[in-house]
Amino acid sequence: MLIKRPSNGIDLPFPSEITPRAIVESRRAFMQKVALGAVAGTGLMEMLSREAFAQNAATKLAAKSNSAYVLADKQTPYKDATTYNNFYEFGTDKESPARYAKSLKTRPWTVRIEGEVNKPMTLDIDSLLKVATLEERVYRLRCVEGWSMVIPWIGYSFAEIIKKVEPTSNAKYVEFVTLADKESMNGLRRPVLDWPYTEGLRIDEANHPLTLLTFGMYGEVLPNQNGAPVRLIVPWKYGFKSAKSIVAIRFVKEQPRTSWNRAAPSEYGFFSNVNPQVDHPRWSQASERRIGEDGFFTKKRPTLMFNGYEQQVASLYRGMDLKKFY
Ligand SMILES: Nc1nc2c(c(=O)[nH]1)N[C@H]1C(S)=C(S)[C@@H](COP(=O)(O)O)O[C@H]1N2
Ligand SMILES: [Mo]
Repeated sequence: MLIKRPSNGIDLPFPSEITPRAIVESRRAFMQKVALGAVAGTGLMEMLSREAFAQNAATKLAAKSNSAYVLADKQTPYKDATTYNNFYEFGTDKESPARYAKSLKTRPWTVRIEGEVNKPMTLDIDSLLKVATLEERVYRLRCVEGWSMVIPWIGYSFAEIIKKVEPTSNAKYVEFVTLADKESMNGLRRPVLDWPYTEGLRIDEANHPLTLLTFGMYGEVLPNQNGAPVRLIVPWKYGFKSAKSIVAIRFVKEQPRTSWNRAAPSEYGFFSNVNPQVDHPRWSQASERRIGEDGFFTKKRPTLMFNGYEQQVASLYRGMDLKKFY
């Protein structure tokens, strides 16, 4: 995306680089156990891998695959999907979110749903998880930078939330507001974007069954770097519309400003539908590289209209000039 590095950019020490005391102490206790040979018959390597597992174990998230939304493309390896990320609140390098997002506290977590609705509500993450049945859907995510991934996401259609809160007739758009916490997000120290990161959809886009309120991926809860504990996935739009770590959802009358539109209005429009015929001022959008599969010298893949979801979503934009409304 647009990266403006401060000319005097200094790398600040981030709190997440300091190992929490609890971990240091559990490590010390573990090494004592190893020294004492406390776990009889267990090899050192096995003990080490068990400990590594105990510290990194992701929480499983059960969901039934919805075959109507399973893309046939090969899935992106978990390793790539969780180490090559855009999450500017944790830095602008692709590797930074995986390194620094450990500091994000995803519980307790609440999401306020407010604005033009008959039933405004604040839901904690566990209640939000129970609003509808969780489904697994394999979607392609296409970043405006020219790469894509294929990921088995877990969530339910955002339409379920719309049904629950009953928007009034004034609700024409939905704004998504994400966390901006200076304590845990080292990236906020740089004015790369106008924090908090916000995004928006027209109400019919938000209500489209493809729009997924997402809690997990690859059978587990979302890793922090992928937007835990709850994010949006809007698969026919460029990746930046899929806001991570959402704290508020506002139903509004007017088209909301968005962080990327504020930062560079001529480069990032409100709609940002994937469109191989409308280039970004600095990049062609006609083709893409699949992360984890395509090397630097591999011929790029053609990008598909609406990222391959044309049949499902083209009707939302009938009669609109997509060059003008980019
Ligand atoms: N809060 C927040 N959400 C965000 C971003 C961000 O910087 N902050 N980056 C966006 C961009 S540009 C992309 S391509 C996707 C990347 O999602 P992934 O890392 O899970 O692949 O998240 C989007 N959501
Ligand atoms: Mo992106």
